[in-house]
Amino acid sequence: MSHMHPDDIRTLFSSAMSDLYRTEVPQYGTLCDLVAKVNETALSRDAQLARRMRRDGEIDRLEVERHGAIRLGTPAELATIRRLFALMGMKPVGYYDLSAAGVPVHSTAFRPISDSSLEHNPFRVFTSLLRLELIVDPDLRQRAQEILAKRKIFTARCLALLEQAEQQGGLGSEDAREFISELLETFKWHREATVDLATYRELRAAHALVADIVCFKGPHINHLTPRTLDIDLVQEGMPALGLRAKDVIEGPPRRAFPILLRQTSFLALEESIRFIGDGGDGTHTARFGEVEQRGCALTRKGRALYDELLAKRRSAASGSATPAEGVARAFADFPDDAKELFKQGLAFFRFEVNSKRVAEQSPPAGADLSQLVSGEWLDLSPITYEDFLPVSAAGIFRSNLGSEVRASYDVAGHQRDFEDALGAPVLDEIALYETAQANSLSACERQLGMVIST
Ligand code: OOG
Ligand code: NI
Repeated sequence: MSHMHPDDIRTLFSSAMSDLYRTEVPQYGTLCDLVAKVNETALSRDAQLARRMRRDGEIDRLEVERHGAIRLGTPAELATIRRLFALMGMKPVGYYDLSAAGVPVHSTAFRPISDSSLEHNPFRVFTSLLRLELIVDPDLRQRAQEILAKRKIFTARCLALLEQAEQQGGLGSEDAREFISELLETFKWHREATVDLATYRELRAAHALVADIVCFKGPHINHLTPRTLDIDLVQEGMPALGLRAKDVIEGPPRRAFPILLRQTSFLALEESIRFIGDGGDGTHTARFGEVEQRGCALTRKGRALYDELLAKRRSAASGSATPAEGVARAFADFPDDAKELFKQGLAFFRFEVNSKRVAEQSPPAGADLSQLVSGEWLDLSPITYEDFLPVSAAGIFRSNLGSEVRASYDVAGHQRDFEDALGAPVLDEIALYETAQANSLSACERQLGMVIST
């Protein structure tokens, strides 16, 4: 029996999750409809963008492109999630320490890593693990641990199919469908808490996120994010549709040449919850909606400059009328066109042979990469940023946890602890972009029949 390709299982998963969230949170459907309209507008307004996206196979993926987020309670849950997501070609990429932003978790993003898998369907899941050690009160910490130790977040059938897939090297199409429907159970919303109201309140007082992770039967999907080509238009369009958008768009300002990631969200719903015991009716906010615009991936040097300018944003903001102006002012020093970003080694690009130029005049023998680019024998196409930004993530977490904001925890991140829990190292996202860029250069070398030195 032949196995279903992991890319196809991932597509089943992402569309099943999207259908689930549409029924659970109707506002998500409203947002997706708005994003589809805005994307149409953006493509019809910018013929060059439309052409590039069609050529790079990005148009098709745009319609289905989503990311989701889940928050796990124990190392064992994280290790099993890694094995489950591996069946769909999703690997842990990057380490995000949120403790500096006052959020008691650390995280990774499970996502496909090869060019062809990303093109097929780039579904990603931002996955956080609770850091129990950040609960200060030892008694409360102990109780949280005991509550989490008792829960089973995966169905027995889901785990059986996982074992089977690992032994046989994959799943046939019928089993794959059953696997997705079993896996969906893990991410569904449950109105019934696993604790009484008093316990919920104590955990909530420690941190709203602790309550969200510890008090429920499983790691409900807390948002699903479509990708837009114009996030400012989406932000403007939200209020008229009854979506309460957060005030500021996270990430870099609007630019001619988009970089990294800009994100905004609408506020979490207040949901009624049934707690254990008498008088157990209450509410909890967890689930929200988010939208993002993705731009070009940055090199380590580019990312360092981004982080530096972001840190300067506050001082720049002091003389500005709005936070958006503050960000725009801070980023005035960041080059805003492809050639300059390439020249300064700030961003990652895919190289493409400009056949027309080559037909007119062959490139000089021995020309290096920068000569070929400046002479326009090679065109630059941005490599899309496929990951997340910790400062933005912290802003998204915060805007959706209610009004309580706490200061940073006094502890650094612990990537080793995270990887021990995961049962594997996380991949370095920069190395993945370097590989994508190098692969495109090799393709150009083959096409031009020459070695290109860098
Ligand atoms: C995850 C927040 C981070 C993003 O897009 O940066 C995130 C969460 O709230 O669990 O999804
Ligand atoms: Ni998100």
